[in-house]
Amino acid sequence: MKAEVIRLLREKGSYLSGQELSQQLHVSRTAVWKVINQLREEGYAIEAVRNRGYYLVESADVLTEAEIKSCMKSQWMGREVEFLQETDSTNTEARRLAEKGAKDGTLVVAEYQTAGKGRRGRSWTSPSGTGIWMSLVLRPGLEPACAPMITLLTGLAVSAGIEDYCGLKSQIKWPNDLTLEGKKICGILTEMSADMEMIRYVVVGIGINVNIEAFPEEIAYKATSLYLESGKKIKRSGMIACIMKRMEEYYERFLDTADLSCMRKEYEDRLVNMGRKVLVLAPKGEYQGVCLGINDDGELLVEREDGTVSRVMSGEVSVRGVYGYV
Ligand code: BT5
Repeated sequence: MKAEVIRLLREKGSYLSGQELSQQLHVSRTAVWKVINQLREEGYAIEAVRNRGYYLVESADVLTEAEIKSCMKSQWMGREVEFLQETDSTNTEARRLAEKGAKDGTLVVAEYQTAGKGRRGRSWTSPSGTGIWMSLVLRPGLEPACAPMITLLTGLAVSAGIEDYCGLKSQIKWPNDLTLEGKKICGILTEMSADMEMIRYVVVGIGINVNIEAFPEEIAYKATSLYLESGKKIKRSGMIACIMKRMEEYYERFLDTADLSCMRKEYEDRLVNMGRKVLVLAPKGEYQGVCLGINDDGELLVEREDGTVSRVMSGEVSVRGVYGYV
């Protein structure tokens, strides 16, 4: 009911009487009043004026399960939400839920991660109250080889969702980063449980630096936030909803063909590596080349100095700019 109260107040945009609320929700006015008080305790600024009702002042960046649900616009992606004030890692929590049978599209969001994970054992800085730290449980019913493509379509969906919400045009650094002005604003971590033929589930973790004002020294040179780049504080719940809408769209398109053919052009439009010199750090040694884009399977195409084109698979290599991070 909390989510409904928030949604109704937001839709009204002006005063909504306690009586109207109680009629629409089929509950007593006392029950409405209790919910309003709970919401205030959670940080919402709700004005109450006698004979007029309640007015939601839309500014606080509150993150709760009800707040997230009240913003959601997707049909099914992110409609089941687990919100935690604190967890080790939303990816780990999503795996726990997936093992217990969580539905396709279940979303785990945390305000703070004590052990946020990057790839290959690296850690992800996840301060409280300023970022979006979330993970989705997906059950695509495809072969394990398809899993890396989910990282790519997620990058595209997050970049598009951020743009829909606040107009900032981030770029994709293949395979799993989003950048603004050459610095990282988002990282994606895809983990999978599969048997030989079939994916059991995929957990895709998304970390977005939203309102972070400063970074630890070790990463300050390559990390930035939406706030630092735009000068504006952003409401995270609305952004999560826009990302889920895009995620649903791109994921459904991906399932139709089991490849990225129908979003390749859009991907390349946002690809920061496109046409640039890249350094490929592969297990068998490193080489340089020019990035030509991706193929339908999401491999990076790199033209080497002798004119041959290498297909780089994510997972086994890192790709960097020759002169720096991008
Ligand atoms: C990633 O790894 O970029 C994947 C990050 C995924 C984080 C999300 S948050 C929700 C979910 N739950 C989790 O536990 N994880 C996911 P990688 O490409 O390995 O990059 C990690 C490197 O990025 C670190 O070694 C640092 O150098 C840098 N880094 C750490 N925290 C950062 C931050 N907040 N912003 C930018 N860079 C960061």
